[in-house]
Amino acid sequence: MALFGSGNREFVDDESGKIAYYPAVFRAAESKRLFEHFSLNLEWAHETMWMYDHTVEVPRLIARFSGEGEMPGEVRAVWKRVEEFLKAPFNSVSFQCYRDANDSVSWHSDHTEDLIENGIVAVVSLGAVREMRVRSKKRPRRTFSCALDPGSIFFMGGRAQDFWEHHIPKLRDAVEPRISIAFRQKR
Ligand SMILES: O=C(O)CCC(=O)C(=O)O
Repeated sequence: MALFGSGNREFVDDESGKIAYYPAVFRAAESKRLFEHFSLNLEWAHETMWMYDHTVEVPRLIARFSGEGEMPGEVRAVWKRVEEFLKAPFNSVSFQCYRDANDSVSWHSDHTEDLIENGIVAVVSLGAVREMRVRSKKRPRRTFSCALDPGSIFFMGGRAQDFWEHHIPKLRDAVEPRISIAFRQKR
């Protein structure tokens, strides 16, 4: 991948996978327009998950598409840009909306059984800046964090999901909404 512009960061590039950050893949005005468009036009849904012995509401909104037929042109356009930038094909997309400082996603790795071998997960950020924390599964833990600017791509590839977990924490101070768009190479 020929991906070296200013501000690109490679956090991991070894047998435990590749984790990298590419800012300004989408220009500021374009990111703003896409954020506004997706905020208003996607069908945002609450999801629940089973936790210990009861269901809880997932603290963020999700929008998914089951088939390419129903996918708006803006989604296809972003998809194409991400594929061109990373020189990699994707076959799945999901949208997440972090409405405020109380929305978050807890420590997890993507299910490798859902991804192709060494499958890439690429996350486009729009709207407010939120922090992505990453830690190794193996102890002593290696940790790092990355501020996800609007228009950026956070890249996880190789065996990253086997060796690393990621997390968007809740914040103490108020923050504007953020939308993330996760592209995956699924089986
Ligand atoms: O919203 C993000 O930046 C991360 C999304 C994520 O980790 C997930 O949906 O599994």
